[in-house]
Amino acid sequence: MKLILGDKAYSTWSLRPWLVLRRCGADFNEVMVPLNRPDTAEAIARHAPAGKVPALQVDGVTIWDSLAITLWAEERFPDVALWPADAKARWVARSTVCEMHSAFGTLRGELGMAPDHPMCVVQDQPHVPSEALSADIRRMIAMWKDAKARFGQNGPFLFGDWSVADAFFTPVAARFRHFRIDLNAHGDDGTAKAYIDALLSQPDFLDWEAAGRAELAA
Ligand SMILES: N[C@@H](CCC(=O)N[C@@H](CS)C(=O)NCC(=O)O)C(=O)O
Repeated sequence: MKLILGDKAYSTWSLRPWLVLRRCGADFNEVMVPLNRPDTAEAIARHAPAGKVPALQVDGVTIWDSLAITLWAEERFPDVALWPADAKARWVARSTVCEMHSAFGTLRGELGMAPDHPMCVVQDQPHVPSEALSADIRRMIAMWKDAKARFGQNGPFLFGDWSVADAFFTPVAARFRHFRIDLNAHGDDGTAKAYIDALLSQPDFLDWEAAGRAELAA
């Protein structure tokens, strides 16, 4: 089984299924395609039909898109708790993941990870958000506060124990840290800050971050 990834310093989308597969204990090899290069599109096209990473090659099939890979993992590892056990928490967790996947375009664009903004290096210069970005950040924080208050009181993650939602929000946490987003100015009461700290201190994320730093140093 091969997971085709972008560089760990930049590829926020690749981080999501990588965290899920690590959580499942999946045995996979990594194939890294460097992003932001003139031949990136050609290199990705050799592995993935949509021309984007991540993609998973398994059982003779390519599964592309971070959410599709996550859904495959749910089928392949039914004994791993990838979603909250409580039904209502699970329905809301899936809603947050789908919203992350289908919205927040300004957040992804304006807080983009590129050669001058690697996710694994904390910047000293804060980014001043546009109005559209502020709206995305406010929505993100409101969603986190709501999920945490209703379903996440029994642990550090959004729904208490770790779930797919945390895989999908770890890249956001890295973006907020990297660009030194003022959380309080966007409605945080400390909940988002604590949640971000939990996401960015997961051992799997620390491994990813160390690999990203090693890529930059090479
Ligand atoms: N919907 C895709 C989006 C993947 C995506 O946009 N990947 C970026 C890298 S993080 C990419 O492949 N960019 C390469 C390019 O556009 O040339 C997913 O969730 O997997």
